[in-house]
Amino acid sequence: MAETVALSLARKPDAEMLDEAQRFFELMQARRTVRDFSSDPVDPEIIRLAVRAAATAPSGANQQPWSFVAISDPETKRAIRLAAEAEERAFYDGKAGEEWLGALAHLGTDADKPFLETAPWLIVIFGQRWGTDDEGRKVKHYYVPESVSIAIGLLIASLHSAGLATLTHTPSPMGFLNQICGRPDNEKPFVLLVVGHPAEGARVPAISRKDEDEVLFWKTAP
Ligand code: IYR
Repeated sequence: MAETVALSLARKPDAEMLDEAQRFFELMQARRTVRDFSSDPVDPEIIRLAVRAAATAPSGANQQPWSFVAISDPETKRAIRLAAEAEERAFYDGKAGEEWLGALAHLGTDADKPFLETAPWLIVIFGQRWGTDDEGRKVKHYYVPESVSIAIGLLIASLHSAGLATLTHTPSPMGFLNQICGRPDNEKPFVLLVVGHPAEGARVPAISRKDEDEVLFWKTAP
């Protein structure tokens, strides 16, 4: 039998639950992906707490198959920018293909990624494709993309709730991040999260979210 401990989760009155759900929805509804960052510094303690929140995510077999690299060093940010822009230039110059570029057109993105240097923090989230046991033997990891993606969601929610802007940036391929971040080969970069305050007067694309009835389907008793 698995060893257990008592669950600590206080039951809330129904009205309070509804209130909390409403408040959280409104908080998340206000989140926007930002591409225009201020260089104003952000307290590393906020980054630390957000990563700790992310690392509470549920994971396959509780293997917690993630590593987070938090970068504020200007030289490292510059190296990441140069490598990312090289990939992005190849992407926008043809690798992406017309269909993909067409799908992106309304976002107004291009190969220039100044925010990789301007923003005070970059957080690279790595997923560990496998682990190692005490004897150095390979340990299979389960549901790595699912687990890491949930952790990234929590990370973004935490940073947003602290009042910061984020951008999920995924230059492709991202292998250069292992070398720059000094992470081993069993780790795969999932997302390069850009974090900071938005630039003064920052603007975002005029896009909207799908309506509730396009994303939520009920199956309740008649
Ligand atoms: N990685 C490129 C292209 C890009 C792709 C998707 I899918 C996006 O939602 C946004 C951008 C870039 O960052 O410009």
